[in-house]
Amino acid sequence: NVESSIPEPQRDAWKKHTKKGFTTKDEFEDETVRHIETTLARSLFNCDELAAYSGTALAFRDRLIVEWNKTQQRQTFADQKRVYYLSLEFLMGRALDNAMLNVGLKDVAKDGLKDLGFRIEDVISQEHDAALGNGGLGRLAACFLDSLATMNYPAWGYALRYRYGIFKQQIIDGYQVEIPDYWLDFNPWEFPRHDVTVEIQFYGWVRKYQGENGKTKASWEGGEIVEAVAYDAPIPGYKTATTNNLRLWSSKAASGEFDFQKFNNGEYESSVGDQQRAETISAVLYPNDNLDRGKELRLKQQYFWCAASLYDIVRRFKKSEKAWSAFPDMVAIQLNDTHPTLAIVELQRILIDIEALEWDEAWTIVTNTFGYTNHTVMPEALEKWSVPLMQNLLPRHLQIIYDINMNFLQMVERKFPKDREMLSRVSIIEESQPKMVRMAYLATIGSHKVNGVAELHSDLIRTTVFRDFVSIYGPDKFTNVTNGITPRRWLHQANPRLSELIASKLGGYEFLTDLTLLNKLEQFADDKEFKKEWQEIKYANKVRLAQHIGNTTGISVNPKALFDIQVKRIHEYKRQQLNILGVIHRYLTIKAMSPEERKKLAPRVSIFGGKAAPGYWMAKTVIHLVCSVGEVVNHDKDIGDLLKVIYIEDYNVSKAEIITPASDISEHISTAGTEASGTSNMKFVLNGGLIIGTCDGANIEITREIGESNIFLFGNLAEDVEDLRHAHTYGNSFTLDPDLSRVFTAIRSGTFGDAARFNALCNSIVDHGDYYLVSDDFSSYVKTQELVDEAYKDQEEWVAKCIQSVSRMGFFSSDRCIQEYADMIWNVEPLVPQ
Ligand code: T68
Repeated sequence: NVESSIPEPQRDAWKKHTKKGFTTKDEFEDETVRHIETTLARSLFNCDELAAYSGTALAFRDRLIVEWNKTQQRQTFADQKRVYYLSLEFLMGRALDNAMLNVGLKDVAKDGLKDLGFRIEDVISQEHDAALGNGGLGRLAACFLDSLATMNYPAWGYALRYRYGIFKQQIIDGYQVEIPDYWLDFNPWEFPRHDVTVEIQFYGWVRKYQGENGKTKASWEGGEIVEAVAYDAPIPGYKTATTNNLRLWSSKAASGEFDFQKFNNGEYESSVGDQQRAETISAVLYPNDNLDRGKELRLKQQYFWCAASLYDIVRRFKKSEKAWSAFPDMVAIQLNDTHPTLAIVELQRILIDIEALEWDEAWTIVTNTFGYTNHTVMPEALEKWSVPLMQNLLPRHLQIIYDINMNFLQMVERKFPKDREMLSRVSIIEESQPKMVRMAYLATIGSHKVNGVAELHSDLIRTTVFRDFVSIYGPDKFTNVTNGITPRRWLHQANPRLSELIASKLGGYEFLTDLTLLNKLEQFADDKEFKKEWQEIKYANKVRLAQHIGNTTGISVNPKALFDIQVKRIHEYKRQQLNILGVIHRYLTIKAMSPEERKKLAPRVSIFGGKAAPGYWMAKTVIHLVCSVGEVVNHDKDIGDLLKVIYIEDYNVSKAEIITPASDISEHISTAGTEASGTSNMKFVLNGGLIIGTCDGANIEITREIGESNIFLFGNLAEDVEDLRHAHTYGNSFTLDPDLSRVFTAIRSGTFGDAARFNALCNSIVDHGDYYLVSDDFSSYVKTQELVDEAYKDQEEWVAKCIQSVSRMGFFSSDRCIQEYADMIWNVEPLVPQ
């Protein structure tokens, strides 16, 4: 018994003073004012919205912390398996609104803030997004934390505490400009744990020596040490006391004699320099999504984070005093892509070099501990590290990788004798100049399960990147877990009125924790009154977005127009270029129409948003083309409301919360076979918008769930992509679709400003092989957009489609997803608070 270890009088004194946290409006105001006056040293007379936010956040934080402490105690004493989710990115967005809703006290806070003279929306919008991620991969990790806590799984996230998150995007004269995102000025949600530190080694050499019983042992020595300091953030579950932990590591120079010596020797400046060099490790998030650039600092980040996290996990396990063989019964580690693959090597190193286990015993523990999630098949995104780089930075790890590889290749040789081709294909080491470590292979070999993130994607990895591994290990090692999203943030928080309307029909909010209950909505798809309310909510959401657009761009858009939205990272494979070329086609078509014909058109607002990686020129050109088209179209008096083209600056999680509920149609139009899953497709449908998309990623499963008549699919299939690419490169006759040709002519004649700026973009499609098959899908895209126009005119039918779609979206909750991971991969049980 935990309690009996503390003498009763102390226990009583302690309990008497333990705060439970506020529950009433009065208590909330009490706590908030106390924080504003004493923690922040402000007063009634100088409390602005930011101070009101800070006070409110601190009041809620206190509440979370009480539960968070109890959760950690409960999990420790329950002595059961925990999940550790290793992700270099967690795109959390804002925390306050989420915390209020999860503890069920948003209304209390709303009334309390009103008493104090504030509107809750204004207070909530003061918060700086926690933007420690690029896009889908980082946001998926954030949704998973929400589901893990809500479903009471004992789980921790581990990541880096970047000083700068993803850059802020400004659009200046139609070009993207990047501004550093310094987000830590005031962050009430994190707790520095100056007592939780780990020393992380880099560089140095390996010393071999004779261990007991004459075996050769290895020890990693020398080099330099950097210190990892833990910062913790509470992750509250929805309507449960479970409050899990996200631990972020920050780097600093190792404290201790070394620094002091330098200082005493008068080397003050160089000791400050050491400090700064150490701090750069966790200084910035790399802003590339789906691209591997192989920079040394990135490898340092990866090892720093893996080593600190594993030290922490192992330390926690050792407290249990269990045998090492029990490690996989207590610990499940999930690798979010290959970024944390060094954790596999690090655990093997700890077990053999430090804990003195035999190789095989250690390796069994390692492989039973790890699971690996793949998020891409695109070759430019598959991580590889140069052997010389790794040799220098992590000499012992490289040796272990070679040993892992040797054992693996010997096993392959036994299974497929004399198949040399196979050996070189599957080797972790690519025999290139320089040699490269293939991280996806290492992750696969070191894990007991590998999963893709949507059915098509999981099929593709089984038949392409991991084809040989399927024949080596058998098919069971490779599985699918289709992505999901948390309905708490992406329905209840982002679209409170729709959530409320649904609850009114379903008799409560249970659907937020069991999304399949939405199917009870289907019976209302023909209910006149219900449909009217549904439409009113959509309209109000569009008005809100129109206001945001007006305030930020100065362009006024008609909320009655069809809102057509594509917001996501800018990438050629996601094909924003197809969208904007389609918009130009629409513009040219309208220009050529008679007034009578124009009257029949449904007005449209084409909305784009998303960041381009700073070094990705083609993506930046796409942004520039969208802005340039907008500049012409939006000021063309002849066009008026019929077409508007908008670029929303700095797309991020909090903007997504405004944009997603306001869409009529959203675009998920990647070249078939390139988008592993996509998750915004799910968010848009869940918010009562329809989608236009290709047969790619989770679009396919969305279609299966909601029905073919509720989605606008177009374009070539994944199975045809290879042949089409071949035809582009080697075919002799190639005629461009006349509509597309007219679009290029307009661009090249300077209709949208200096044509030279768009040369590379046009050429990539017309002359350079059209790798993303824009020309192949263009006419089918345009035709399908015409079907969208037609369908939108019949609003009764349109709304019925939306309602029916929402009612069938239950499958795409991240709760379902976590359940699948828990059952198929982690083998963990929830721990429900009493
Ligand atoms: C995305 N990947 C997939 N990567 O593109 C998307 N990459 O289809 C999928 O839905 C999502 O993952 C969740 O599974 C990414 O977002 C990155 O952001 C990234 C970051 C660094 C390096 C490589």
